[in-house]
Amino acid sequence: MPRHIAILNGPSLNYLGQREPEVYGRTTLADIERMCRERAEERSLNLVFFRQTNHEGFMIDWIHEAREAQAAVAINPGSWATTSIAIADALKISNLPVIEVHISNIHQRESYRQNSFVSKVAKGVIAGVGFRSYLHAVDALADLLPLSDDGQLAGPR
Ligand code: DHK
Repeated sequence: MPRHIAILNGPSLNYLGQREPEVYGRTTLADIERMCRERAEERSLNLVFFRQTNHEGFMIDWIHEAREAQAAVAINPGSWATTSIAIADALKISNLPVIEVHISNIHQRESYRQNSFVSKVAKGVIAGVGFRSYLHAVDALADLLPLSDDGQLAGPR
């Protein structure tokens, strides 16, 4: 049985490739999804869903959906990192690892981007290596989700 992960994207990440390319690069979210799917397959992970929303309630529902699917989460919360206790609370319910992803290095940017509520509940944070932040997040989840001797997911944690 494959190991499950979900990748979630917050507001305005649908404009990756066009949005402030000097900060976020020219890679689109569709490109990132394709690369994440390839990497997940290479790492024996089942990418259950890859989604983006500009609506906080949808994001919370999807975090709950990931939990029900026993999927570990990689999330780029965008600006919700610093505004949404609701998203951090939803992530906290998960009994599987959460990796926070940022394309840019938020710690080199405006101070209002730096106090992430999501970081408080995430197992790890990957920021500043462009679209590759997502691929490192997939690798991190692959390393965190143990395989048992028969190649199966050992169980939730
Ligand atoms: C993306 C955003 O939309 C911003 O609000 C964050 C993050 C940074 C990123 O680097 O991926 O501050």
